Amino acid sequence: MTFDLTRHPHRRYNALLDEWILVSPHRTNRPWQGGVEKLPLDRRSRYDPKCYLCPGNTRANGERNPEYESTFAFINDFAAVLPDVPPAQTGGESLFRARSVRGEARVLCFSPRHDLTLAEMSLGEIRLVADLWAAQTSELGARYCWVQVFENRGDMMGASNPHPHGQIWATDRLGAIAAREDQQQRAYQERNGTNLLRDYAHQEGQIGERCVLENASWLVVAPYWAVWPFETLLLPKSPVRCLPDLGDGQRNDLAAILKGLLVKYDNLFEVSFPYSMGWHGAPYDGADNAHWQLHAHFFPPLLRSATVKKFMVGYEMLAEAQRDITPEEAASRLRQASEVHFKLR
Ligand code: H2U
Ligand code: ZN
Repeated sequence: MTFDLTRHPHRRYNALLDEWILVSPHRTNRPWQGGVEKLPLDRRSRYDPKCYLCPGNTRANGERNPEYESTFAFINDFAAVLPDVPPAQTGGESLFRARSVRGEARVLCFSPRHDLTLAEMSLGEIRLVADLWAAQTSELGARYCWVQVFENRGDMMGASNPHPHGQIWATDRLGAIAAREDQQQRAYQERNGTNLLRDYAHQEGQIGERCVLENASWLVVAPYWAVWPFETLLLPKSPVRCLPDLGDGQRNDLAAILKGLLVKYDNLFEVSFPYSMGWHGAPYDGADNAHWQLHAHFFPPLLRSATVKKFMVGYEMLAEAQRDITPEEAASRLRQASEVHFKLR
């Protein structure tokens, strides 16, 4: 019997995080007795008087949003991190260590329209979101070494409101995952003299089977080591360290590839596809950071229908992450999904 990645259980290495994931491709044809129902179309109005993100409305802290016409950023009224925390370390090197953290959290409204999602916005409007991400990152990067741009979309991912929005949290320490990516990219650069994610994008482009979308500046792949069923990684084709470094053409291409990917996601199960996405770029720590390459992760939880999600439980909480459908199969299904949104058909 010869080993076959499409049939035999195996573990794959995540080069970006230095961890392993269990893949069980033989299980994809096991019987399924759960629901596979389609969800009714989510019809929202362009403006919701009760939405705390709509233009002109009052938020939880009593402040009123301006009548914004494109994007709008404000300080999170329930921020998880705060700028005025006294620097402190407690517990030394003991089992009870703590370190103070300083930071800022903001909410980023992508559009004044309550009824849209990024997938349904125009290229020009998505481009303005890219500009907002870049401008916010550079402003916060002047004060904090780590700036995390992200979006939680959909109830399933805990988004508190369907109004198109994301968040940005900046901190004076790298988060644990960011630190591991930093470490892995640095080690790769030292060992090989080349950049981990640029080598990876180049090789995925040549192999092709995990590629989902591509344009002049960007490549979307279902990464070799993906954990979530339809997880993707968005990579620039040329060296880019962080969002503010993106040029005009790269930002327009970003809008196009984002739209393409998000429409495909929505079309997969004909639902506004839930996900958490976010950007990773070089830390603002004053170092040269040539080992860094900007990228975005998309982690969607759905597995086989608009309502059936993957749970990270049992073995995954205790040993390591596991998936059934291979990234190659997921990429193929995403390639086949239409780039015309199902609501427009
Ligand atoms: P999520 O949908 O990803 O939870 O983001 C919405 C954020 O908006 C959330 O972090 C904040 C919440 O703290 N928020 C405000 O800042 N003001 C409000 O009036 C309500 C919610
Ligand atoms: Zn709204």
